[in-house]
Amino acid sequence: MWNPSGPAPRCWVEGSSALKVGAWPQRVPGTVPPVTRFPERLARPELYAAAYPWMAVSRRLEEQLIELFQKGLARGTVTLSIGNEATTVGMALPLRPKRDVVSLLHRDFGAHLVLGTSPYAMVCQYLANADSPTHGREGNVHHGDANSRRFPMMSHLGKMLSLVVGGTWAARRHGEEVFGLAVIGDGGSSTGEFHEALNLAAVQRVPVLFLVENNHYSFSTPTHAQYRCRRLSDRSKGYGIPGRTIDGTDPWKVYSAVWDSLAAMAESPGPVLLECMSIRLRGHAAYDKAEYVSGQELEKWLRRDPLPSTRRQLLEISGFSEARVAEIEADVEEQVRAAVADALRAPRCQATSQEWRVFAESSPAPVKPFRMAKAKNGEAVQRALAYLLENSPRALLAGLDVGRYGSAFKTCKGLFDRFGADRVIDMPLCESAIMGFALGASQVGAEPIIEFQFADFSTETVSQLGLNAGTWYFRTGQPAPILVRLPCGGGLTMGAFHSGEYEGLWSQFPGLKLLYPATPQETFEALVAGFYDRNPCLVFEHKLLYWSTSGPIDFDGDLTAVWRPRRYAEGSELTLVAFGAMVPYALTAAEGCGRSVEVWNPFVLEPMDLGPICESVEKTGRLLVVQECGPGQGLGNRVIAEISRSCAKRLRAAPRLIAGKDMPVPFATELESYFRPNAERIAAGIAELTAEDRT
Ligand SMILES: Cc1ncc(C[n+]2csc(CCOP(=O)(O)OP(=O)(O)O)c2C)c(N)n1
Ligand SMILES: [Mg+2]
Repeated sequence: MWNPSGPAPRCWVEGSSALKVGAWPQRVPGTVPPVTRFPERLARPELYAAAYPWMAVSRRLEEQLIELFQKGLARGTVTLSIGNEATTVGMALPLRPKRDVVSLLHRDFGAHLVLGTSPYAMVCQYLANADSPTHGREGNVHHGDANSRRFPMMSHLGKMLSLVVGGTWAARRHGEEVFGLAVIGDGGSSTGEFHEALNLAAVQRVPVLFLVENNHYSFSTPTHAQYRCRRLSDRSKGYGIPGRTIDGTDPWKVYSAVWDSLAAMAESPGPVLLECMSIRLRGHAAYDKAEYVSGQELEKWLRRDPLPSTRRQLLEISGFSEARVAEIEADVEEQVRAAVADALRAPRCQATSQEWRVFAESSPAPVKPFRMAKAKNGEAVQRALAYLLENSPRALLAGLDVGRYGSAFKTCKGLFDRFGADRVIDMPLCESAIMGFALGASQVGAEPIIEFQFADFSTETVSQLGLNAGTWYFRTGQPAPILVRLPCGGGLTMGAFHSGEYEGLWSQFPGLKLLYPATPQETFEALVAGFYDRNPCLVFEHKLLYWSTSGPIDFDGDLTAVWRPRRYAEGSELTLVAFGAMVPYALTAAEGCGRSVEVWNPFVLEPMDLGPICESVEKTGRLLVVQECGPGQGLGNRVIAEISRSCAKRLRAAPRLIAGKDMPVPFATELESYFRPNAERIAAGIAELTAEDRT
């Protein structure tokens, strides 16, 4: 029990492996009571005593940050939680750091402190110095500790919600009694991902508390321009989950509602939607004077300022004396002063002293070999998936219709019956949230394999996969091992929205690895090596190749040997490089052309290693590249540029690209044939190029 007149215990801050700082516990004993986490419950007097010091530190630190911003020492978007402290501290107090899965927002300063960040680390983050939790790599609010399950936010509002769903789901699947806390604003609640994440959590019965901080504005946009329902918690009905709206300016009300939600979720797993009606006593960020908020409205809000009202409760309900509160405030002042002074003395970031790796290191031990005399590509996919689910208990396969139906192209046939519904998961139709789910799950020990029904639908996840998963390791130092499967390409008369390849698009995002196999052997190897790699790996599976060609699979278990370009035929007059379904056409053309042609598939498109292909061009002096998509969409021109630079002196003719037309893939068979390159066009290219010799 908290005894306001007894000796005050030391501040409770759980250590974090990502943070080397943690100045607070050593520096200031005596003011902050230990935090009692769920399922223990604080009584109201205890709660105010627990909350006030954190709220006061949060407020004072932010006031300092405004000054630092005005002096030009803190840069970027300094968003402030001033007015929101009752919500940030009240919601964080029951949670268990390193156990519950959390994603906080740009107005949750106090929650970061309660869940393990020190004031020193927070100031360093805003000053972007060498001691900042992101080592200066990310802006003010985009920090957290992925290793402790406090996922750093990405800027794109709404996107973090599904990560909490995935992380919580994965921890639960591994037998941990864990909850999620996913925070969003009134503005962020209008995003598609808000709906996707809530729906996904409801369907999968994942105990995530979705907490909406409704502070009446999204930057300058008032809520009447944001939504039409009376309360945002009314939306819970649409998801078949409980929802509630509370006053977010009283930490006791927030704490109690959060605690009750955790208890309800413990009783019956599934999400809860909680709307906290909060206030924003400053502009959107330090640069915003908030002239769009009327004086009357601001006055009304100031009367509800949570800091003075919690102070009053401390005196009236918790029984603290004025002198005791003053003592707390003096300690808070000292903590803040010391944190700012120390942070200002910390060294600046140096580009030369940082490691700039975009990919997490992967040097996997050999795995079980696999052999099969003859398989089609689609079968190779199915066998690789079965192999992974069998050999890695943490592997899960998720996507649309991958369950009993066996996926649209039947590449997942039989896996549901063999491995069960919690490992082969039919997802709702929400590609972006599925990818967020996978990223979150990958942080909590799961090893997700995600199938897009068609590569075309991967464009739904440009932010989630390209920006969030792709930058995850760079930002957090934690690997994000996710295998992504993209059935892609044309030739099946499916039109513009079901025939794209998109390897060019996905190559634009640092941090993603890309593999484009053509044979059953390569398909098996790409999936297995992509899975065991510690980074998000995308495997392009050309649909036309699924059930057309066949060949042996002879995988010796050496994963490191997989990451290299593939050569199919040796030759001395021309090097022919082909991607995906262009490989069989290239081989046909090379065989029948009467020339000595060496045929290659780059296979690893990112990080691309063209060394062996350069050696080939050094020998042949000619380069012809074939890709299915249009000239601007694929990677053929990049291959040509890089090889031209490296082999300029040895080229006997200007390299050429044979590509699809620069247009969306048309539907009708005759039109699609006009669009796609074929063996005849490649043979003509070989003839033209071998006829040239400028040496
Ligand atoms: C998808 C997306 N669009 C735009 C922005 C730019 N932006 C940053 S904060 C913000 C306002 C968000 O309002 P709300 O969700 O109500 O949260 P609040 O800032 O009020 O706490 C906007 C528009 C963003 N971060 N993400
Ligand atoms: Mg808002």
